[in-house]
Amino acid sequence: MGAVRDEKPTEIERETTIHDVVPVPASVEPADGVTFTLTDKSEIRTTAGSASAAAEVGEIAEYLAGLLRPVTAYLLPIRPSTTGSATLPAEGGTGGNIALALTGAEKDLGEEGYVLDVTAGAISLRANAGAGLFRGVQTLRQLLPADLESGTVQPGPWTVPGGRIVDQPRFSYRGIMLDVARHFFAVSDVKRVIELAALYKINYLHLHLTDDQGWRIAVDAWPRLASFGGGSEVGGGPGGHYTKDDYREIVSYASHHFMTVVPEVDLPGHTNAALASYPELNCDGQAPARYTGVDVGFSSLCVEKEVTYRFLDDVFGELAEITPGPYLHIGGDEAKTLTADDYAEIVNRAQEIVGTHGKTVVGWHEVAGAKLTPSTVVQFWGVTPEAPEVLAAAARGNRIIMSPANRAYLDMKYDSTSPIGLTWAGNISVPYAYDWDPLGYLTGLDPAAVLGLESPLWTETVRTIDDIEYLAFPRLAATAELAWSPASTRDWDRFSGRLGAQAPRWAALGVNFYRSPGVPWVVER
Ligand code: IFG
Repeated sequence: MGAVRDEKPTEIERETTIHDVVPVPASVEPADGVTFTLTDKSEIRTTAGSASAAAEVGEIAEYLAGLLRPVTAYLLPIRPSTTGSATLPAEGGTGGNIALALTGAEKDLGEEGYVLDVTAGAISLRANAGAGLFRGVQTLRQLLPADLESGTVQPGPWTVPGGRIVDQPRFSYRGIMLDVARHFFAVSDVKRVIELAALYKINYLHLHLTDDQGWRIAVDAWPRLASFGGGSEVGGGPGGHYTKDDYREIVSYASHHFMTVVPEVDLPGHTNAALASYPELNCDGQAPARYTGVDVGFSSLCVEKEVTYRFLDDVFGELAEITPGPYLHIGGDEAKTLTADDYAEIVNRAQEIVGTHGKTVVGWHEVAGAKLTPSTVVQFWGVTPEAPEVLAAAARGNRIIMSPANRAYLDMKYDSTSPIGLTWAGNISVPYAYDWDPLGYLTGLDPAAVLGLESPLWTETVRTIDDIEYLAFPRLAATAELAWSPASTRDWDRFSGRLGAQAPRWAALGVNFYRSPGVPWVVER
C-alpha cells in the first residue's frame, strides 16, 4: 500500500530558483546575484558544425522562439552564426542574446546531454545533438517565469537566474504509456500528453493501440479492425480509431519533441476487438460480440490457425512502415486461456514476424516464458521484488524496462479521495511514486540490463484529457526525475520542493493536476 499522507496540501509563497528544475540536472552551479534578462533587442543565435546540424539547431531555435515570442511580444530574430566557432556569438554579449550551438559540447554528454550557461548578458546552450539542445530548452523553460506557459502576452520581466548547468540522462528509455484502447483519445489529446511529457524530458511514448474493448489503428489489409473493432470502448461509448495519417501526425509531433513512438498491438490475449471483427481469426470461426467491460484474460488469438500469423504479418508489416522508431510492442500479458506451450509458440512466431519487418520487440514480462530473441526488451509490470523469469532473461542479455505497477502505474488512485483510478496494485501517493529506485526494485537484477522506466496510464476509468492530467500530474514528474536524474539526488524533501515549484507552471499551462498533500505547492507573489 502506498504511503498515504492525509495532511492538507501545503502552500508556500516563494520565488522559484535555479534549484527548481525537474528532473533535477546532474550538476547545477548557481551564480549568486547574477540574473539574465531577455529584452526586445534579444536575438537567438545558432551555431552548427555542418549543414544537417544547422537544420536541426534551426528547428530548435524555432521551437524556443515559439515558446518566447507569444508571451513576450519580442521579435527574437533567429540569426545563424556563420563562424561555426566553438565560441558562441552570444558570449560576452550584453544584448541579452540566447545562443544555441551544436558545437563545443563535451562528447561524453552523449546525444541528450547539454551545457547551459547563464550570465547577466547572455545565455548559451550547447549540445552534441538536437535531442540535447531540446532537453536543455526544457530546462531553460523552467528557469524562466511560469508566465511563459500562459500563451498570452505577459508583462515580464523575463529573467533567468545566472549559473551553469551540465546535464545528461541516467537512463536512455524514459517513457509514458497511454492506453487508447479502453477509451479512445483524439490526436489532439495525444499531442497534449506529448507536450506535457516533453517538459520533463520523457523521450518515449508507448501507445497501447489494441485491446479487448477497441482496435485503434487502421490496417489496410484488415479494414474491419478499425471500422468495426474500433467502434467500441469501455462503457459502450463510440470509440474511434486513428487513420494512418492520424498516426503519422502523432509520430511527427512526437519526433518534433524528440520523443519516439512505441506502438503496441497486444497479443495473444487482449484481442477481443480483433476477434469480433473477423470470424476467421477465432478457433471456432465464430466472432464474439464487441466487449465494453473491464475484465481481462478471457480472449486469445487462435494459436493453431495459420491465418493468425498472416494477420500478424500484415498488421506488424503495416505498422512498421509508419513507425520510424526501433520498437514494436507485442503485449503478451494475461493470456489466461492458453497453455504455456501455446503461449510460447505464438509469442515466438510474433517475435520472428516483427523481426522480419526490421523492428525490435518489446513485450510485457510474461513474454519471458517464450524463447526470447536476444534483442527483445522485457517490460516488467509486477508488484513484487521477485521475478525469476525477468532475471533469467536479463542474464541472457535481454534488456528490461521497469514499470512496477505499485510504483509506476499512473492509473492507480493516489488515495481514497481519488475520483478515478484503479486500486488493484494499491494506492500510489506522490511520495510513493517517487521513493523507489529502478535498479533496486527487483532483487538480483543486473543494473546493466535496465534500459529505463516507463509510466503506464491505463484508461478503464479515464475518459478525458483532464482525467489523464489528473492521474499523470504530479506523479509523471516523479517518474521522469527517477528516469533522468542521478540516483544520488533522490531525496523526497528536496524533490517535493522542486515539485511544488511546478504548480505555477501547471496553472499557466492549464494542467488539471492533483494538489497532492505533503507537497509545498508554490504560490507566486
Ligand atoms: N493489467 C493489464 C492492463 C490493465 C491494467 C490496469 C498490464 C500489462 C492491469 N495488463 O498492465 O491491460 O488492465 O491497471
